Amino acid sequence: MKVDKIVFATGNKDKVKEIQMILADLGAEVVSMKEAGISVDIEENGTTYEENALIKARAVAAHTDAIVMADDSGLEIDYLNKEPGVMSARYMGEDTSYRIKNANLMGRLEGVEDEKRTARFVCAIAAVLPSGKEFCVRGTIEGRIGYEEKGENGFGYDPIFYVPEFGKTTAELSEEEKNQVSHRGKALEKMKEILKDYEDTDC
Ligand code: ITT
Repeated sequence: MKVDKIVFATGNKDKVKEIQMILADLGAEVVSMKEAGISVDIEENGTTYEENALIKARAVAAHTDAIVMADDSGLEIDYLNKEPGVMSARYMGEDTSYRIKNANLMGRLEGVEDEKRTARFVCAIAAVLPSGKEFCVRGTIEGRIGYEEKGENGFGYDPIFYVPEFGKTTAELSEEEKNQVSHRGKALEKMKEILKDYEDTDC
């Protein structure tokens, strides 16, 4: 299908920036819900990334005829039983700085050797089409938790997420590099493929 406009159901400006770059080749207008003038309180009470992504996309889709997408993502640290996981944004409180959250997570891994510091970023992207048809896809990137914050790019947990193939954290990658290999980049590429081959109908 030809995609003209996408409203993204997120309040996270860093995500919006990445999403707009990743979707640029669609030639569609990609706006945040705020830019679309939609303000809704969304309770993310799902237990999986997919559930939460669909909750956000459905809530905003109720207010527009455009295609709506949502991103639910997080960091899973194997040694911490996949914490902070779906709670990544809320870990230690939504308003706590990432300097503190990152220091806390590295502290919980003190003395833990390299091989056991495995982690991944996970991203579920949900789409709700004007007909009500829904899709949900997932992308991941594997890495390890570092020993100190490194890099100024990206956001959130990027400065402690070390990607062995690059020998860098995702905060040290350029925007283009991160988008090519990231959980968000991979999930959105899958969604692009799905929409390319799909014809939406109201019937
Ligand atoms: P919305 O729900 O409004 O989209 P949010 O920031 O609350 O915004 P999530 O509930 O999906 O989003 O939480 C995702 C959190 O996971 C995010 O706030 C970061 O802490 C972390 N995260 C996700 N993707 C990341 C990335 O690419 N780099 C660093 N941290 C990331």
